[in-house]
Amino acid sequence: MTGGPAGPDPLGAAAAAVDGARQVALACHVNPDGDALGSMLALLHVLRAAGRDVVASFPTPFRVAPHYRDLPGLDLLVPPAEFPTEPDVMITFDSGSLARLGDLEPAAKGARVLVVVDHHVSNERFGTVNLVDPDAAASGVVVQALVDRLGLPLDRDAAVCLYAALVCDTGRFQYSSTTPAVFDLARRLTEFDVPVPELSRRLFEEHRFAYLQLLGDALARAELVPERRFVWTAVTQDMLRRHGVTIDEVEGLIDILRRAEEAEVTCVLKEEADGTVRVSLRSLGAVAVDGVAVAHGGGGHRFASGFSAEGDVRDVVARILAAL
Ligand SMILES: [Mn+2]
Repeated sequence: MTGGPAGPDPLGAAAAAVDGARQVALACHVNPDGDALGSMLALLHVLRAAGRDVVASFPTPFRVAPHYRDLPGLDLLVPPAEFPTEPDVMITFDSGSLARLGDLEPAAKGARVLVVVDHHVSNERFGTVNLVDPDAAASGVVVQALVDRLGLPLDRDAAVCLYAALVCDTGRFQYSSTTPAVFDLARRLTEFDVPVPELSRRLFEEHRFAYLQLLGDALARAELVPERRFVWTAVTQDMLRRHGVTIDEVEGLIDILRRAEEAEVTCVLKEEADGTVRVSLRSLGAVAVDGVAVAHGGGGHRFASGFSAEGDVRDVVARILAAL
């Protein structure tokens, strides 16, 4: 872990901040993924069980993608409008920058103590205490370390949430982030009656039929640039309307497209309702894709990153190819 201004022991500093807090306010990044939600909810469960005053939220549009709807504790979250404006101690999860906190950014700036829990190498270390471990497979791994330092027990709900964080960010124990420590944590979590098959199906496999048809459409339109070992497709508002699918449901499309044997880098562009293009990039490992994301105001990891852009999807693809 790397220390912020708080000193050489950020884990100890974070635990001390939580121990001394009147109220702890938890927030993860906008359009949260399984790690963001899972790591935040896990700490929510642990602190509630310890009788602590704790509140949790994530930014507008305050909507959870369908495959996360079984995560225990979503009903405990408050809308961003009800989040404290000047939290005593605030903890952010999986958020590489203040901007990723959307309309909760002012709360982070107004917090007396801000603890940043993350594993993105691009993390801007915007906290009073920065618990940032780029070697951690998931933010959930960092949360586990914090819970251990707090001396608080996990319960079943917290274990389910941490397990979701772990499987989402390791691609079900397939990505290069899958270390022995990951399996150690998974073993520990599955002692708590984690419903592994149901969770796996809900997180990774189950989709509405309408999504499968949109997927067929998106795959049919995909383009391969063989000389660049690059494959991409776009999901437009028109496609979403035609199939009756929401943009949140399309998150896993890139994991299908990246199966193309000819491609090193995979790119999915999603057109938002306001015309902004949300870009996701994945690399098999030979090409770093975080640079192009950071250059466009986004972030991520060397082999998985994303950003938002303006303009026509073909222009955005051309810019990416020029930058890679
Ligand atoms: Mn993560």
